[in-house]
Amino acid sequence: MTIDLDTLTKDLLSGDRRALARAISLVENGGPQATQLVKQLYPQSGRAHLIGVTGSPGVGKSTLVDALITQMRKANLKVGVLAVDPSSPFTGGAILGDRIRMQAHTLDRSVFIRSMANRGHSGGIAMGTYDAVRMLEASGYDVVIIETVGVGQSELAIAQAADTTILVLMPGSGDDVQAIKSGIMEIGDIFVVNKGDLPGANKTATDITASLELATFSNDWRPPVITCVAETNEGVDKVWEAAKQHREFLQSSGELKTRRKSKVQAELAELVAGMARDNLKTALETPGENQKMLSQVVDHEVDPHSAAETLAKHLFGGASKQ
Ligand SMILES: Nc1nc2c(ncn2[C@@H]2O[C@H](COP(=O)(O)OP(=O)(O)OP(=O)(O)O)[C@@H](O)[C@H]2O)c(=O)[nH]1
Ligand SMILES: [Mg+2]
Repeated sequence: MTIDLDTLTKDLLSGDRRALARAISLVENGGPQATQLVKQLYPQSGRAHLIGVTGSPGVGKSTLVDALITQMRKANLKVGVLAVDPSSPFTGGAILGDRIRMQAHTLDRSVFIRSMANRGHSGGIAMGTYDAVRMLEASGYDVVIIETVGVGQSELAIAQAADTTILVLMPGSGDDVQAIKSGIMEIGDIFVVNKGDLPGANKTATDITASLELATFSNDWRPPVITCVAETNEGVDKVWEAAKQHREFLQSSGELKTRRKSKVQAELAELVAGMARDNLKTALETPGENQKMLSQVVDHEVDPHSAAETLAKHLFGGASKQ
């Protein structure tokens, strides 16, 4: 199905929610039209505060996001939420799973919540997520929250995508110990001990604070440790305050540019690798020199390193298809 991209662009820029939903679906699925749309809207993107919210299953990420939205709405900000489910091979689309507890804001026209499937990329954040963020930005959203379940690499991926990463923990889960051991402490710009109403919250907060005191940091930001009860909103204002302060720090220290630069670098690496994979597949499936070389490697007449060097020259020598 071809889409009228000019109309879609115009509607999206005017803040039309249906256009936004369509645009996100388009970029989530990828393809030439998606690429074209991103090209057209890229100049209008890049303005939002991107907040990543990560943590183990069930720590209360979605409840916290819901409570944060309330704070942001008080400041009259337009809020977009992308809930990335690293385990789901299905696209969320309009169907919001029951993991997403943000019903309070479904009628608010300045809040846009969307679940995204992870299309098999390691790290729990689909490449489409980057483009979905851009669609939200072009549509006038001031804050974009990306929620993802922390499973191994996904904390790192969310930290890569976001300006501010909020790591959510809860008392009594052993999460704190796990976090300290696995080195994901480094990715948190703000530590939230949620479920402050449960026993052990103070100890969890103290343990995290103690281990942060031992940590070394690459810049002057010292991650705060905030205890809250997302379910009752208690302390959530402090989380939002910290997020704003972090954003100010990023801007005044020049760190925002640095972070975005490494993000672009990672994205470009991923995009170029994707093109290379596609081109390589075509090259090896087309009868000719390359196929002959493939057979030579199989027959041990040519080694794979030399073959790869030759192929790389072929693939990158000419202009790319895309
Ligand atoms: N006691 C208590 N329970 C909470 C609090 N915040 C959330 N919960 C409960 O914790 C459970 C999980 O909350 P979610 O917000 O769905 O957690 P999540 O981290 O988004 O979960 P996944 O997306 O499935 O990883 C729910 O039953 C919430 O009601 C809190 O501050 N205190
Ligand atoms: Mg959730």
